[in-house]
Amino acid sequence: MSTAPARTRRAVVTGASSGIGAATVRRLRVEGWDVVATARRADRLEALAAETGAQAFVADVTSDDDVARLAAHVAATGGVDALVNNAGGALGLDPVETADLEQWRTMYDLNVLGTLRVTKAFLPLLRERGEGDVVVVTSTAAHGAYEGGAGYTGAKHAERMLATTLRWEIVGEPIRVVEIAPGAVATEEFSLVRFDGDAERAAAVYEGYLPLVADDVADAITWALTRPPHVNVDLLVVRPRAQAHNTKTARTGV
Ligand code: 8X3
Repeated sequence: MSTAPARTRRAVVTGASSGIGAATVRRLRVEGWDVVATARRADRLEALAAETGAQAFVADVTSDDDVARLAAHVAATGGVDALVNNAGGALGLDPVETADLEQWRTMYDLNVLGTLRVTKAFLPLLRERGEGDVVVVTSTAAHGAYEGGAGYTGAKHAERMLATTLRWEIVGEPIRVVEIAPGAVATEEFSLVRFDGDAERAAAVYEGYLPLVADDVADAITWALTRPPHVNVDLLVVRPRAQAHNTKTARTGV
């Protein structure tokens, strides 16, 4: 009896130019996936593509036109089995009373509306495939509150609700909706961007304990994507061992 060879699966990863996104591209390529890596920064994407053999596609998830171009490109070049919504980020750590409305607007645009825009564009393509996955990389900030965090935790809670509600809405279809919620991950940019380039303040976030690295989260994403198709990992919270909550970290020195 001959069996047809398994088709190579293809993923689209947003926010792929650094951190968790880039690590996910690397992991999936190692596991034999075809990957379309997308982000705004062409130079970084090109370097990642040259390193991994992924395809680079420059797009901004906050742009309707860019996301439409991305979806059309993916449709025309082989379709997609898994969408990894990773693009996102935090800006500032200001109390509500002094919060910067522009920063909040940007966080909502990127984390919430960006994920919504890309997910809407790709659901029809995943359906065409017969089976597919939508991964949403939220954060432990989607599952709790902390002082100064309302802009980011609010955006991440909304992103989580998008994932949870979508799972309810399309149950019965062969599409899995997976939420991965990382705690503290020391990437080159997350805290640097949050603190507007203040390297000392960014480094202090990860001092005195072993934080996660981007590949730890990429590993979790890849694991969820490679479960048998009837298994849906609804939610995977991944924290450093030393972190019990966003505001409770054992900084005992390492
Ligand atoms: C990153 C985790 O603690 O900075 O998404 O909100 S935290």
